[in-house]
Amino acid sequence: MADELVLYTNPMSRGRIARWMLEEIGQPYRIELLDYGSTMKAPAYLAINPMGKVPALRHGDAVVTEAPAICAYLADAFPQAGLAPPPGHRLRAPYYRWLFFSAGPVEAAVSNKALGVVVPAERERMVGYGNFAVTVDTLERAVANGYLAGDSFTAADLYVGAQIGFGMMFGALDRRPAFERYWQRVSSRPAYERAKTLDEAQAAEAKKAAG
Ligand SMILES: N[C@@H](CCC(=O)N[C@@H](CS)C(=O)NCC(=O)O)C(=O)O
Repeated sequence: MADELVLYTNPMSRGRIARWMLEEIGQPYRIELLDYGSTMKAPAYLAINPMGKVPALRHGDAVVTEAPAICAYLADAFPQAGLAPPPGHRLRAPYYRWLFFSAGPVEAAVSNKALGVVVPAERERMVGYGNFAVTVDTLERAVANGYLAGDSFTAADLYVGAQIGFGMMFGALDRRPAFERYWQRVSSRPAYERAKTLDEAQAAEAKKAAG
């Protein structure tokens, strides 16, 4: 089908972010479930994403990988969902700013923290996130006053919210009051609940099938 939306995912992965976004836009989509280490590294999937990682989204003959890029792509491809300021609008500035800040500095700072990697003070200038503390403080200030780009929820809130919610869940981020409030706000959306229910059902099924 020319415009079919297919999400390549695993329910225990960042694919949950992409599924949430698909539920937000409300278009029909199909799931291709991949297993870690087997189908995710098989030639058929490597032809879609040579990284052998999920998520990936196919929309007709277009492929987009990277969870934040999938969110941004879907918001633009389906503007009727109202999940991004229009291209060229001034609100596109904070929208891009926090989406990219979260995908770059926050993701790297949190991963390094989990791995016990500490950037020596004299090398902070060459590392995009500087240090963990300044990155997390900046993130906290960004989400302290509501949505990130204007008065309504956008794909930036979805992606940043997921980083915060999942980060707190896995202990990579402190449960600061501003993070808790923001996560409460974004995760109370019906689309989040639907996506979570679908992913959890698929995870339970996979577990049962594995015995
Ligand atoms: N930068 C990618 C990261 C994707 C990623 O690392 N996915 C993990 C699951 S959360 C994965 O597929 N791991 C499988 C592997 O590396 O073998 C994104 O944001 O989508």
